[in-house]
Amino acid sequence: MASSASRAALSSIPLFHEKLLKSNRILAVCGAGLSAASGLPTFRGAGGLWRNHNAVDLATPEAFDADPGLVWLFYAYRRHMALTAKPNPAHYSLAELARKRPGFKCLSQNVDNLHVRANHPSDQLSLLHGSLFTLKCTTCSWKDPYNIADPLCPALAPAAESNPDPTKPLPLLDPAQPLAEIRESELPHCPDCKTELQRPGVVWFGEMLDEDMLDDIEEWIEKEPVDMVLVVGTSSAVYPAAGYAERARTKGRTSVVTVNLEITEEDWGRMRKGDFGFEGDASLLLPELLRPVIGEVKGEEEELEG
Ligand code: BV8
Ligand code: ZN
Repeated sequence: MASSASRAALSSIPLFHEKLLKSNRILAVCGAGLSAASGLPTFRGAGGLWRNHNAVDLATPEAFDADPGLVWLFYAYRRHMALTAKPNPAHYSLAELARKRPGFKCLSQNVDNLHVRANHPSDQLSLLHGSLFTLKCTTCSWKDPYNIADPLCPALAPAAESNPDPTKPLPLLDPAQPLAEIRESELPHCPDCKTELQRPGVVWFGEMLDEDMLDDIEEWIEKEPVDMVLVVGTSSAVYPAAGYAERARTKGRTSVVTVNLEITEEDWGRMRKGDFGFEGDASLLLPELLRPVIGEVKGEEEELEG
């Protein structure tokens, strides 16, 4: 669909700014690429493998049932990484866009809590897949909405260790290094029903997303035509998240804007007239793309504690 001429139009920042300044209803769909500049691995990149385990395979109820110790180490490690990471200018840019555009809504697949720490207004943020820092019971309704204990318990201490020798992989990540066996009794249990294990408050594959949140998003999309959808740092491979960009498109009205380190020929080919594609690091591109509305975004803004 996109000839070279239109390719120029598809990646024209002045044309994009023109559309942005006319856009009040804006939706963003974000993925792991948004947090890459904060030092957090993506799923598809090198980070896709954790000790030879495919991250996607560990993010399932089946994996947790089979080996809760291993899955808890995986999540404890990601909690530690996310706690030591900092929001980057892409997170701050989206947070500022939310303050400047009440008609902006950000849907994120990221569970690293960096949007929240970048002061993104909570009523304009939907964390589709939950948070690493929410804990819940595997069985009863007990939930701890925000827990940043690191380590979460002595048995998970290996996940909170800083690397003694940066020239070598962290022992925890080195599949050649056997893991100490973690007995279920050593893992965090539910303070209410006492018997059941706690689990990370994330949505695993095969599990439904929060119904109220899904209804809220549907309602927002239905309310009025959407002017622009920002698809940032995601491979758009996981549903329902991957379906929202086209779901929100109103032909001839909505610009779907892809911001990604890699935009494949296929992606360019799928773009329509009025869409945009910007290839590069989201933490460098978003401040520039959104500048006409958000002004200068410094980076290390005052970070929200907790
Ligand atoms: C559900 C939380 C009801 C846990 C995650 C329809 C069709 C086919 C399949 C399905 C379907 N509907 C449902 C399914 C099944 C499944 C699914 O989608 N499977 C896929 C694999 C085909 N969906 C579900 O199970 C969902 N539940 O639908 O329930 C149901 C159930 C069964 C059947 C029917 C209905 C639940 C899905 C949620 C799973 N939980 N996370 C955890 O994190 O551990 S998903 C997890 O993986 C992330 O949250 C994210 O969603 C996904 C990873 O994708 P990305 O974030 O995009 O990351 P990725 O690494 O892939 O890509 C990074 C991108 O960034 C790349 O493009 C790269 O180029 C770019 N990039 C890199 N660096 C930068 C950059 N861009 C800019 N700047 C940079 N610096
Ligand atoms: Zn319980």
